[in-house]
Amino acid sequence: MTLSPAPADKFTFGLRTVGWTGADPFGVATRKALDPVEAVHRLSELGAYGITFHDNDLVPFDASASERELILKNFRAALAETGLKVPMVTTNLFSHPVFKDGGFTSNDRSVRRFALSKVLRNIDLAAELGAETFVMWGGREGSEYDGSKDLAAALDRMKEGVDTAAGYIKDKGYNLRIALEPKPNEPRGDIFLPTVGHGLAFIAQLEHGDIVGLNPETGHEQMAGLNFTHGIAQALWAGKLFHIDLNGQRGIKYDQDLVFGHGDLTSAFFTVDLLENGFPGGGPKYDGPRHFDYKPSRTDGYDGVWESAKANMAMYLLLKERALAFRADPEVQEALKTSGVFELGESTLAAGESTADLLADAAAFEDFDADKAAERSFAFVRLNQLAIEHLLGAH
Ligand SMILES: [Mn+2]
Repeated sequence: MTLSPAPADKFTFGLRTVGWTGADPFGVATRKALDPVEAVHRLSELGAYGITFHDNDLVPFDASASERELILKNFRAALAETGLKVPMVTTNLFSHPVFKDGGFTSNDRSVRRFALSKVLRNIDLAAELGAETFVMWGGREGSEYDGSKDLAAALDRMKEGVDTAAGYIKDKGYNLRIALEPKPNEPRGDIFLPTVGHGLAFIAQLEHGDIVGLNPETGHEQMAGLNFTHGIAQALWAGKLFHIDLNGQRGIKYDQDLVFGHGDLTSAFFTVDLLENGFPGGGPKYDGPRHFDYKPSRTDGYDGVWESAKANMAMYLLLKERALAFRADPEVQEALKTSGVFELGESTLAAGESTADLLADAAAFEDFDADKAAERSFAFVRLNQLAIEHLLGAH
């Protein structure tokens, strides 16, 4: 297997990732701005499949119509020249001070109308560039103080915003799906729809939920102490894993946006195992872009920016190689069997069996020896040790 990335690997990067200049709440930029045209060429040379962007990563918030046209013309030309795709587009509803209390859920109705108009205009651009996924990250949709929001009204307005955008996509006949990106906090003290689970429950309440799914991010789940692989598994199981943001995070702290695999490496291994191998018993698989949403460390110059872009893809390919070897190992297959992993795929009730049948089955209850069954060792440690040994290349 080659570790050189190719477009067939479907690796994509946000313009905001390689283009991040290093400005943070405590310091100014440490790198000069990156020309989007250069980003397209460099990512293409590195073997990426696509580039994604927030509207204002490409076109400044206050650009005139003619400036916008020129920027888009140059960007389109770079895409045409390199063959790089734009599989996903998203909207910046968080940088400008007008969005300080949110876009879809600002207490100010005029701001909500501006935000919705900005999103609809950006949907047109996304469709025009051939994007299939329209991500919505509501970083400013939230609060610092519980008394500052009518929380039911906020959820109503969030629903109104997402449903209006989804309805617009359908009316226009665009080949686009919306993917909500959960995050627990930062920049708001508490963000609405903080986790994959909250997102799934919200989608179930939508009128146009059929074209609304999720864009889970590694670090966003992990900064809440949650298991990212479990999160994307539930999204897959619900048919809602529309897109994915891969990066690295070490524990419950601020959003680190490290290179994929540079945070919780074991978790990254099982994430790739799920994405590449699927569930042990089959079931839905993810086939969309492997999108990296990370930040090149502000300690590094542009050498480090391109090294980190390469590092994300190399980490993924290494983990893919290890995950494929893990599943292909007969010893692992035997260990999975011993641990009962395949047994979980069998339904608990037999086909056509009723609750009355179950209650009448003495083997299930009266004659069931709970103490004997409790003696079973599931041997999960051996299975996990095999996984870690494969991760370390010991097999
Ligand atoms: Mn992040």
